[in-house]
Amino acid sequence: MKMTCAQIICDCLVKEGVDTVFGILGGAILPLYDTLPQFPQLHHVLVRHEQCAAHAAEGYARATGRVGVCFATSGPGATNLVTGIANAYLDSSPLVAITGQVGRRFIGKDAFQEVDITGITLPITKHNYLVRDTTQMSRVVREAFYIARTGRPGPVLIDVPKDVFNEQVEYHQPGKIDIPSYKPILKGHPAQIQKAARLIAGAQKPLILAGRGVILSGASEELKSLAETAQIPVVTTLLGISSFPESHVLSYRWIGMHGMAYANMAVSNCDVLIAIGMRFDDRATAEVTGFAPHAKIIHIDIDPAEIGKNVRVDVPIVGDVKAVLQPMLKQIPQAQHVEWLKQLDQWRREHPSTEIRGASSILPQYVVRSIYEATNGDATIVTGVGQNQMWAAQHYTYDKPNTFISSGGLGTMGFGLPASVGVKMGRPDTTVWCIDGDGSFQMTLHELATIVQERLAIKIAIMNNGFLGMVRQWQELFHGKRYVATPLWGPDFVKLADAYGIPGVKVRRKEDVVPAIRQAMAYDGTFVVDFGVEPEENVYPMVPQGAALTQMLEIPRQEEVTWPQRNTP
Ligand SMILES: Cc1ncc(C[n+]2csc(CCOP(=O)(O)OP(=O)(O)O)c2C)c(N)n1
Repeated sequence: MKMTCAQIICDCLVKEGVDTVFGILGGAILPLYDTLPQFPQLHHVLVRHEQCAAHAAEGYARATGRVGVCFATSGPGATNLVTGIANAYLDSSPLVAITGQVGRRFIGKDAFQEVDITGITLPITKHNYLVRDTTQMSRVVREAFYIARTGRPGPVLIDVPKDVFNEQVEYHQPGKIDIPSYKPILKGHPAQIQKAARLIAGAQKPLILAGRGVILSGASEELKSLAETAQIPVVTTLLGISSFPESHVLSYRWIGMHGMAYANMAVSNCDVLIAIGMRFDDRATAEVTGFAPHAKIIHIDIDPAEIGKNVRVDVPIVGDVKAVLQPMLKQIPQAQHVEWLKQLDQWRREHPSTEIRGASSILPQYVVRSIYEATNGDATIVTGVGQNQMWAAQHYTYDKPNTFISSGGLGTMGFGLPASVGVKMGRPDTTVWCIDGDGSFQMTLHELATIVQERLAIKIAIMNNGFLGMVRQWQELFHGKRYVATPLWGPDFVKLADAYGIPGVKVRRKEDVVPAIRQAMAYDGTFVVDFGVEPEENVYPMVPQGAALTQMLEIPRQEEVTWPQRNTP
């Protein structure tokens, strides 16, 4: 059957199970949009900036476990996608971005709105295509989805010249995808699994360090079995939050620059570290030469490029987390580590890390805790970047898998609101709270319009400290308190929301925090709460850059802060 390439793309999307796409149109991609009404299964969400199309598609992907899809036109539409694609790349989120390109005969002529988007996105995509041969259209779309979701997930971009969309071509359903140069390894090597099991069985002070790979693999149950069978305590990375229930007796929450002091101490003192679906990011490891100095390290990861990249490992296992843990569990004997767990409990008592100091003003930590209590821990939390992100990670307790959605690798301010759009569309029956900073919110607040147009119900908490807070914290601690370019004016967020037809409330007294959260929850729709929080509150614990995990600043009173010495191995 003959179809235009635009029709072929839409049909392929439907066959891939896509129901929602995020984007903005323009001249080069117009033929694709013109075809959309023929495919009512595809709901198009018109965002207000293409960066947000990618973030929303990523939010959708992270909430549903499916591939997120975004569209943009050529030139500025495509370049606007770049930050969102990079975000998905660093956080291993499956995404297919389809961009319009100038017509084939204009390519390379600096035509109107021409950019080499495949060149630009080469280092931030798993793969990308410029489709010149119309007979390849269906195979390319099929392959793109296959590459995006298999192995270590990531973004794939398909650039389609305008005349290609319009060209009619015989439509063949592509057969089974077979890419000789791309064969993700799913099953772990049995000998390596056996070695790991033996190491775990002989450990006195084992520790599991779980990353986002556990969530991506859907392996939370296997992780729990491993921890419970051998009584191994579990810590996570920032993006591993919610891979293991934080209320579980074996949970010691998360590690890293702003992780729990006792979790960092656990890593620094364990004798076997079982790192699962994580990549030893520098914000997690701190100074790498001081990382887990006494441990033999088992590293399970689907991406062979991650093995030995940042940290020397003793037993690497390349494979999908679930496919590795299942056979490994059969070889793990029951065990007790009473003394080790007692030690961790003692560190937790001595370094509680998430205690909230008494204050009459509104502390952001108190706001997050109150949201936790009001939602019974049942919401999906999406964050901005900065202090708000760290407080959201520290003071909400995540017990359900995949309920913390945040920009980890790229640390993209402005991620929160558009990602919430995708998360809410992917999980319409879940309460979604976007916990944002006043700076992050101002980067993408135009998505309030998308939210209204789509009639979404998102609860938005703005931690309004009048600063680019996290950078201010660094200036305070490491740059002699010289607040260059961090004081931040913002509009009246409640009036702003009102202009979009969204109700909201400004909270300036501590006693109004809980009623405002309740009001937001009771409202059947999107609601903005502008919390005027303590302006110079800092995030603790903090491992300064260059220090090892144990060299934390834990003191909530700034005048007592002393700099740790750089750790030498
Ligand atoms: C797009 C982008 N630009 C700059 C930064 C650097 N940066 C990291 S945190 C931060 C401040 C964030 O301020 P805000 O959103 O108000 O959150 P707060 O830290 O005050 O909670 C900045 C500027 C970034 N992460 N992303």
